[in-house]
Amino acid sequence: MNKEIGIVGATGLVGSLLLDILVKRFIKSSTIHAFASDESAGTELVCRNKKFIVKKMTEDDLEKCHVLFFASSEAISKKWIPIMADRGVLCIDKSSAFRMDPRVSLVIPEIHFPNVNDLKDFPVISSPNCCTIPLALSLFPIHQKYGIKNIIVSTYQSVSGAGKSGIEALRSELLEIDSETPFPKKIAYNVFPFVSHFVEDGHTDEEFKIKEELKKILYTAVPEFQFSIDATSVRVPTFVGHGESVTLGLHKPAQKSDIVQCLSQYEGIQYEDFPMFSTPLECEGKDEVFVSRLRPAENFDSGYSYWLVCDNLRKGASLNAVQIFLKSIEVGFFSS
Ligand code: 2RA
Repeated sequence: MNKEIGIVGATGLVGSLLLDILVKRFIKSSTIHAFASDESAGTELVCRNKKFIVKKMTEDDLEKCHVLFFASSEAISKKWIPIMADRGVLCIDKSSAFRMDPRVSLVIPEIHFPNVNDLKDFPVISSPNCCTIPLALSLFPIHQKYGIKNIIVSTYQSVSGAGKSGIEALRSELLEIDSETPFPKKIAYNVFPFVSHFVEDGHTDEEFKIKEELKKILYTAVPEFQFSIDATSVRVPTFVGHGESVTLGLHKPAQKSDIVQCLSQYEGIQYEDFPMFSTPLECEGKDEVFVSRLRPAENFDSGYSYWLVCDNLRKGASLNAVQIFLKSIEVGFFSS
């Protein structure tokens, strides 16, 4: 398979990690192009001893690619994806621009992948939010077997979720250096009871994304079970790795050993039995979703609680996008 692969937003946190994963996996068989804003054009990126000169986004250059990874803003995705999809380029979008669009599948490849024919008219696949991916992956094997009825989730989101400026702000505050910050208050030694911005009735758009995206993913994969979900997103002063505290109730009763079996046998999940547990620091650079502290919960019928952590830049973003590409090759997207 010799492919022209483009990364839009190659200079960002997710874009650089995408470049690293793609170079490691595809450099011998494909050509990789790095695209970014006009201001970054001409910048040299070095990845695994290979040099990449960042290009401007132009129709001619983008169109030469067989696949484009969008790891930039929602506005960039909204501008370029319809144009490129119309020309038959497979667009894998990390932004939220098309996630709830009924023409677009929201994909975690371990859970569900669209039919190649469904990609013919509009070859766009969205990768979910960085909190939705590990949550959906941990819930899916349980949901498939026992049907989830209710979920309460609270997230503990690292500053890298806000991009390079989030990392810079925390680093500067810890060193007591003045710097720009994307956060409303000091984040070092602190915690905010919300992520992103407020939209409706005291909820944030991050919480809406988690709820709506989770329903789209799990209802597509397992249409027979419906559930309700409440989410609270919290920003914490860790650099990489989002944690989530999850409580769920089930439609069908299950023993703790049944849940352990679901979690420990599912691809992409690393189940950790008591007294083991993982933290954001330990999940950085790893591919799996780490699930631990599984225990019964009183408030729901057949209820359980657990803790999960996942590298938000990796499985929460770049790796999931690369897995979507690998799966599209496997199901024959490029051979038709
Ligand atoms: C954050 N989830 O952590 C967001 C990024 N998409 O800020």
